[in-house]
Amino acid sequence: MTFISKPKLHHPQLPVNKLGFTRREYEGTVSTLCAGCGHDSISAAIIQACFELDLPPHRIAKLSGIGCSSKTPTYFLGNSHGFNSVHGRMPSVLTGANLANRDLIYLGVSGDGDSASIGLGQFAHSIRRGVNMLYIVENNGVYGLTKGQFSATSDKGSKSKRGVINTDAPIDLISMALQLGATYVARSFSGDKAQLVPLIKGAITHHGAAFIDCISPCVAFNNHPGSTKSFDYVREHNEAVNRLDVMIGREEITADYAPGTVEAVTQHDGSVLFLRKLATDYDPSDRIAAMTHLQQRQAAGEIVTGLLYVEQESRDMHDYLNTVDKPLNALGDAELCPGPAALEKFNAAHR
Ligand SMILES: Cc1ncc(C[n+]2csc(CCOP(=O)(O)OP(=O)(O)O)c2C)c(N)n1
Ligand code: SF4
Ligand SMILES: [Mg+2]
Repeated sequence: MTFISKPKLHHPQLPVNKLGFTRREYEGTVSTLCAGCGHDSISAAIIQACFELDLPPHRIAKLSGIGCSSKTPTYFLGNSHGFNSVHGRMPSVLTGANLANRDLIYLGVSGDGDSASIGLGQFAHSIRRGVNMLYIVENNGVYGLTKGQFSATSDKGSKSKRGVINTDAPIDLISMALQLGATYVARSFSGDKAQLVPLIKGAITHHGAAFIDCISPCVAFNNHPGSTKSFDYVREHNEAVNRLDVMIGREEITADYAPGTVEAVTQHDGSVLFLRKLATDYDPSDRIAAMTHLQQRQAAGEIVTGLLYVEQESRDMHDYLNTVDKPLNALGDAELCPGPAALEKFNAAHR
C-alpha cells in the first residue's frame, strides 16, 4: 500500500475559515513516516498556515524532490496541485511551472540531502532568480530515506547513530540563501509550531524567493546525544531573534503593539509582518548584518531562529524578465498569433 486515505467524516463544529473550509480540507493522506518524525510537524504547520490564510487549495502547487521530506506533500493539501520530481530537481520544475502559470502559489518542499547535495546548484539558481515561492528545507542533517548517512548540513564533529564522527564542514543553506539574494529568509524548528506557522504565512504572502530552513529531527537516525539536529540539542541551543505575527492585507489591523519592541513590515500584497523583537539590536532589513550575526552566533554554538531577513520592496523573476501578466494557458489566439504586421515590426527591431 503506498498511501492510506483519511476518513472523510469530521466533527460538525470544526472551525471554518472565510472560504467555509475546515482544516480537514487542507489535509492529505495519513502519513507513513516514522512516529515522531519532525517532518510530520512541518506538514501540520503548512496545513494550519494555509487554513488561516483562507487559501483556495486549487490555487496552490506543491512540488518536491526525493526523500522522506519530499514524500510529505502527500500528507497535506490533498486538494492542491502536486508534483513529486526527481532527487534534487524540484527547483527547476518549480521554476518552469511558475514561468508558465504565475497565478498559482508555489510551495517547494525539500530535504537537506535533496537541496544541499545533489540539488545544490538547482537550489542556488532558483533563489538567485527570485522565483516567487516558499522553498522549505526540512533539515535533519541526514539522508533519512536511505537510512541515516551524514548529509552536507551535518555539523563538523557531530556523531552518527553508530558513533562515526563527521569530519566535513557543513553547508549552511541560510547563509547561502542570504548571499544569493533571497528576499525572505527564516530559520525555524519543527518542534516550535508557534514560531513556524506565522513564518510560513509570511513566506507565502511574500512576493519573491522566500526560504525557510526548518530543523526537523529524524527520530530514526539522528536524535541521539552527539547529534546537533536532535530535539534536545535544538531546544537547548535555539536563540530566536524575533517572533512574527502576520496580518493579511484584507483584514483591518487592530492589534495593539507597543512601540520600540515591534517592527512592522508591509509586504507587496498589503499584508503586514509584525516582528516582536527578542534580540533588540537585530535588524532583519540588513542583509550583511544578518549574515554576520548568523556566523557569530553559529561560532558560539547557537542555532539562530526567527525571521532573519526580509526585503520590503521585493521583486520576483517575472518582474525581472518583464513577462506577460497572464498565465500562458490563459492567452487567447489573438495574443499568441498577433498577425503579420506585429511580426514585421518585431523583425525590424532586430535588423
Ligand atoms: C539520482 C538519485 N540519487 C540518489 C538517490 C537515493 N536517495 C533517495 S533519498 C536520498 C537522500 C534524502 O535525504 P534528504 O533530502 O535529506 O531527505 P530526508 O529523507 O532526510 O528527509 C538519496 C540519496 C535517488 N533517489 N536518486
Ligand atoms: S527515517 Fe527519519 S526522516 Fe525518515 S520518516 Fe523516519 S524519522 Fe522521519
Ligand atoms: Mg535529510
